[in-house]
Amino acid sequence: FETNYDDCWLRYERVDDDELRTSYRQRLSHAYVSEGAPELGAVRAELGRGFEGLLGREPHLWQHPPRSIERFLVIGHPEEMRPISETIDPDEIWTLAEDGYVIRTVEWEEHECTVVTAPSDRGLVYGTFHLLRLLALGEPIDDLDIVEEPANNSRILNHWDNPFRRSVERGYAGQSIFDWERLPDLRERYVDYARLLASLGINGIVPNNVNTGIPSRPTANDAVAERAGWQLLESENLEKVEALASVFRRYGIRTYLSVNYAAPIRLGGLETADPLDPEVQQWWQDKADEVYDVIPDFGGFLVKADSEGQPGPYDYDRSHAEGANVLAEALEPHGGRVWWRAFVYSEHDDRAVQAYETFEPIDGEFHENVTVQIKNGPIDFQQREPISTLFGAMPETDLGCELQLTGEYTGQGVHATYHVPMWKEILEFDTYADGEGTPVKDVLADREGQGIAGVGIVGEDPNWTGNYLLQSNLYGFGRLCWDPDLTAEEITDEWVRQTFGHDETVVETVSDMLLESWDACIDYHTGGLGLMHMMYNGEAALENHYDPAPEEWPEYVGATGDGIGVDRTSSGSGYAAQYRAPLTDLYDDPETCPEELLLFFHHLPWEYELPDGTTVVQRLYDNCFDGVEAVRELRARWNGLEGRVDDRRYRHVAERFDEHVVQAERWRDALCAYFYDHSTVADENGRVPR
Ligand code: GCW
Repeated sequence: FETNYDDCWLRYERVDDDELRTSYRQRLSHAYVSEGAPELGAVRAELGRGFEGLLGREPHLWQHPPRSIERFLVIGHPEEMRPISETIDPDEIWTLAEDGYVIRTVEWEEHECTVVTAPSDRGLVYGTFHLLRLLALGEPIDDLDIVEEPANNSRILNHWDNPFRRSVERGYAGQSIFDWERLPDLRERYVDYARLLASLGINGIVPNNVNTGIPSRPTANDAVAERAGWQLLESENLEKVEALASVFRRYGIRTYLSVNYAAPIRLGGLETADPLDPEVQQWWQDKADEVYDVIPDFGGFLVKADSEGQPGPYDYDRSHAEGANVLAEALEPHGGRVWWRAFVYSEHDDRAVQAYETFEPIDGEFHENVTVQIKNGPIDFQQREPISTLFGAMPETDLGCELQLTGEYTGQGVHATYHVPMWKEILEFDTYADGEGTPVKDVLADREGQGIAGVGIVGEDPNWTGNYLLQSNLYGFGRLCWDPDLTAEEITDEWVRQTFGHDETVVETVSDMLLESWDACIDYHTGGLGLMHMMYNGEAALENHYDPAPEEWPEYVGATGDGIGVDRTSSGSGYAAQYRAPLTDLYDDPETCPEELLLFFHHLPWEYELPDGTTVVQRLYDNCFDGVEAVRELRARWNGLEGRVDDRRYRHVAERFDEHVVQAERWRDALCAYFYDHSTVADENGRVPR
């Protein structure tokens, strides 16, 4: 029996304002929830749990609208809640996006009803969680009129979890929650994870790593090939996948799988995986048919091909479009989709230019049910990157944006780095794809095959995310996928209140801490002028990418005796030239290039003067020191909450902050020493040893 893990933002603590609680009880204690779909079972269960916590009692569930009761709650499709639904124009519901919903206070005969209605079962789940959130946030519900539709059609989590071995690549919260040895036996934890995701509107999950374990060329990782993700497509494992899918399905979440491009060889015994080979095409079709026999609402395949040793169409001299389309054709009759990653690079002078060079020329060649999934930036989830040029370059292709929840480069679950401000910057960035005013969020939104994918963050740790505060990254990711117009402040306030309650000192302190944490992280990890990728690349997966090692990656940093940074202008590696016109000019000129990306685009003299008269090298020193100061400040603010946050959570986070400070200092010292070694310019304030 597993109850030894945290409820996260679904704590449902008692509403302590008497007036509010009374009003909630009056309106919601009696409920009529229509029956039928499995999702409605999830709705009832959640109402029971939520009201018991928030209001101190489970709702009284009726089989019919209770005529003797003055005020009650109604949840169901319009036709299942007649005659009450006649108070709402049915067209309004049926024209909503499939996952949309309405929450409205209506008068029916002499009753006042709180109605949650939607065109789909999934919408009812989302509407119910929204209602519960209102209560947890202490919002009035006397006169509700909420109409919600998700901006992004697909809102998917990608787990980099290695099946059977239960390790999580770049995971910092313990082993994988998915126990493939025991499946199809289910764990309560799957249900609770599904609840967390559904409360945010996440509608897809890929439970296995994109590294599926059969390298196309021999690599140091060969051992990985043995029991790994590629095996989930084996007939005897599909039953396990279906068991997992059956849990997520109740919460409106479709299950996908990462698949290996060489599956026809490894699983099918064919000689080749050439996408133009008829036998290969047939194999994928048969496999897709089999998968859908077992998992009728299967979402589709996620593929990492020709990337970091994974096999792909390049093994057969075929393009990525040819590679993706064979899978797409197999999934198409079943309504499935291929999510094809654009994360490709190899030996190249500047890796940043490669994804665009590979994918832009084949825009328009992908089947309709292929989505090209692009990491937010051209390198790899660095602390801050410019936007991937592909978002403005593939109008004929469905695009997905891949964000990283787990903190591979932002402190790996030790540092409390909140990613929402970064994601806001990404989603609001104007690509000029369709003239001025085409931010990434609009490029992605409102197109059926598009959406946002996030690299997951949870593991078996009781607090799910390693550092308790990082639950906020899962929360914020889901909320932004649903509505990228929400501000970072709004999302943060929601998370803190649901997680820590309504003590205003706590709400304000934790919110400010989270909102400021990303800036600090950039400063001590990079110096804040657009440098990146200065981490240690150890052998053991767990130590990788955590410690500073700027010397290890000279081509990413561009430090020489006379300057620092990488020339990615139109006359350099050409990355800047891949943007739409005004951006190219902006980045090409060091005078107009935003300071925070200056050294990403330019190699500049150490003593190049910034607009305020400070030199580049001095600014790097200053930012590194400011970053550490900021982390100390975060720690001090957290420590000020002792006694206001329960002891267990207080101490856990406080310990993490002690380590966070130590690590930030190590980064600062390593970077400053490196800058000094190459520049031999002393820190004006004498802080950097000479
Ligand atoms: O840079 C890398 C990460 C790998 C990851 C890869 C990817 C899943 O360090 O761990 O592999 O990105 O996104 O495919």
